[in-house]
Amino acid sequence: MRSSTVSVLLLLAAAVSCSVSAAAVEEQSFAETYLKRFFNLTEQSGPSARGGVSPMSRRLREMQRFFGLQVTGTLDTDTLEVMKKPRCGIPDINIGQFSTFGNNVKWQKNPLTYRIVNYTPDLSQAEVQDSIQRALQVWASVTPLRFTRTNSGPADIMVSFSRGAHGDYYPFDGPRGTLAHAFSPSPGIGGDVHFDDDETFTFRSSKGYVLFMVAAHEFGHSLGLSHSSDRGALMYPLYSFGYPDTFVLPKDDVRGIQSLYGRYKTK
Ligand SMILES: [Ca+2]
Ligand SMILES: [Zn+2]
Ligand SMILES: [Zn+2]
Repeated sequence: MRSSTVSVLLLLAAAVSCSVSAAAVEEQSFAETYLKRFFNLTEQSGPSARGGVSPMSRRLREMQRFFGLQVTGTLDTDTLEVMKKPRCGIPDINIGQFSTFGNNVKWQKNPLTYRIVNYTPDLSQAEVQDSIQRALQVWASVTPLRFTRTNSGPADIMVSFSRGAHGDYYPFDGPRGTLAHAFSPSPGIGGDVHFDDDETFTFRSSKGYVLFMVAAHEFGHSLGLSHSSDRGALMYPLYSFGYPDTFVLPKDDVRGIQSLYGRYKTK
């Protein structure tokens, strides 16, 4: 009798320690997926052949540096917390202030056309149009760039809402995680913005993601900006709340976009 109680307890203990390590394995693989997607982790995880730092740990350090975390090279709580925040789907390449996809990756034409291909059920169509128009205006207000809306045929910037796999190589991931992504200037898919319609978008409330804020960030990519590690910048990769009617483009982003297109000129 006594010995059977002991073995039950031992079994329980084994089950508990097993589930703890299962969670750790899950976190490890979540982190690996994150680093592959956003920090160009291509090599397999695990210790490297020639000893020293594993590829995973090297990318972790890069990620920690980008987000201003303590650079430990290990998957600590602070790092996991940042990885779980809702964000843009474009990788974080450069560490520093604003950065671009390259001086020549920009539009050589002006005005640019845009088209709202479909709508999210979360907002009225008028609110979607307003959010998109204001988000483009953020960039137009500090550069010579102008945007014209079209309702049919191809446009330079095609805006659409979709879920899961949607015809490019970057399937969406359901609620949270990636909110949207965009393509840098080029013909065809270049400039286009896709929103993950598994998210709840909103016009100006804190319940859901403000469509204007997500769109303004994505249009930065459409125009040639990549991510900034400046926490206050619009081009910082994590979502932050803002009102469509009072938003002011931060200095880092102004410098970024003007490095490509110059300043707004009054005639
Ligand atoms: Ca998502
Ligand atoms: Zn982004
Ligand atoms: Zn897409």
